[in-house]
Amino acid sequence: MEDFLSRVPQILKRAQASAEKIKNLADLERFFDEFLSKKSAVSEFSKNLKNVPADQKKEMGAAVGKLRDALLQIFESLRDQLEAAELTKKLETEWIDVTKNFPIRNGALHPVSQVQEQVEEIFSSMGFEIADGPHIETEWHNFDALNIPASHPARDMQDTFWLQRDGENPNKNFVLRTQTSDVQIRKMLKHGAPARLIAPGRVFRNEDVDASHDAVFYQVEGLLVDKNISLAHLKGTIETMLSRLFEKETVIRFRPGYFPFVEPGLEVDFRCTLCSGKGCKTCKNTGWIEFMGAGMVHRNVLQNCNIDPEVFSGFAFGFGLTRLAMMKYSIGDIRLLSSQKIDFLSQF
Ligand code: FA5
Repeated sequence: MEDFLSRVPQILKRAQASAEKIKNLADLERFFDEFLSKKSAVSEFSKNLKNVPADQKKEMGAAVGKLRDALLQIFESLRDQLEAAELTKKLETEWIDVTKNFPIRNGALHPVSQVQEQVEEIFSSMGFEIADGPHIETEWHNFDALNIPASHPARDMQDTFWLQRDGENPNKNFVLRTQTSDVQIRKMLKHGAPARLIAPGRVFRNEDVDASHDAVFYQVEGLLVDKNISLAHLKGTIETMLSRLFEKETVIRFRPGYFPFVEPGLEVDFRCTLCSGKGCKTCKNTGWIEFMGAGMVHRNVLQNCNIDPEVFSGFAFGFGLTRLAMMKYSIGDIRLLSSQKIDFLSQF
């Protein structure tokens, strides 16, 4: 007993001296082995407490406990310091630059969106409103209101994805719209005349896909209804739009065409911007590029939208925005535009 009590200060002193030399967790482990493990002097004394005479047990027990507490305190404070230091070192040396191996690729607008934005800007500057309509459309808006009743052979001009077709009522049958012309109807029904709008948007046709035909593509519909509107206004509007889009003077020509919702109906071509009409591969040596359908809004369509054809007249047109983007950027295959291939898209 005497012996142990006299050794306590020595043990503590040795532990403090040893603690001062500790540089890392391995040193600390050795410290633990020496002073706090089962083999340590403190543990030995604890084990021998049972042999100490009863009157000395309390004093002895308190001394062993105090020594263990002091040693534990040294150990724990060193452990906390060392662990914090090791963590700091790890954070400083073992970090990863997650951006290092992944060069940032800037996103960009799809070429069709780019052309759409340009077309919208040009028409806006001419006072046209940009309108929108639903992709899921009633049979009535997509066909009947546009002067294409169910029995009309023109229904076959556009292969249709039918969503619901189980009755006679064209307001209860639904299609994926085959053309953006439905937006004319919605706008005229809602706001009447005058009207001046373009409606860019996605359309759907149940057709075989090839280099120039897709089943999902973009069109731009145009409509201008007012008093005393003639085909001359249509010509001026489209030539202005194309000249600004291609940044060179562009002329158009009309050919007779048939669309039930316009009378007269026209096919519109523009003079090839690549060869200026001399003839090249793009225009198949004709000097002209087929561009769109157009015409004067049929009186039946105006009447379907509660507009008096004796007071108002108007022109309408519809062109393929996807095909226009192909022309503008010389893209030979329409399928590339929906391919989502980054290598292709990043060229624009
Ligand atoms: C129409 O869709 C009429 N609604 C256009 C119109 C509007 C005429 C107003 C008169 C007045 P058409 O089916 O021709 O017409 O399509 C118009 C344009 O869409 C075409 O000139 C062409 O550029 C584009 N287009 C047609 N089918 C496809 C297709 N499968 N893939 C890509 N573009 C297409």
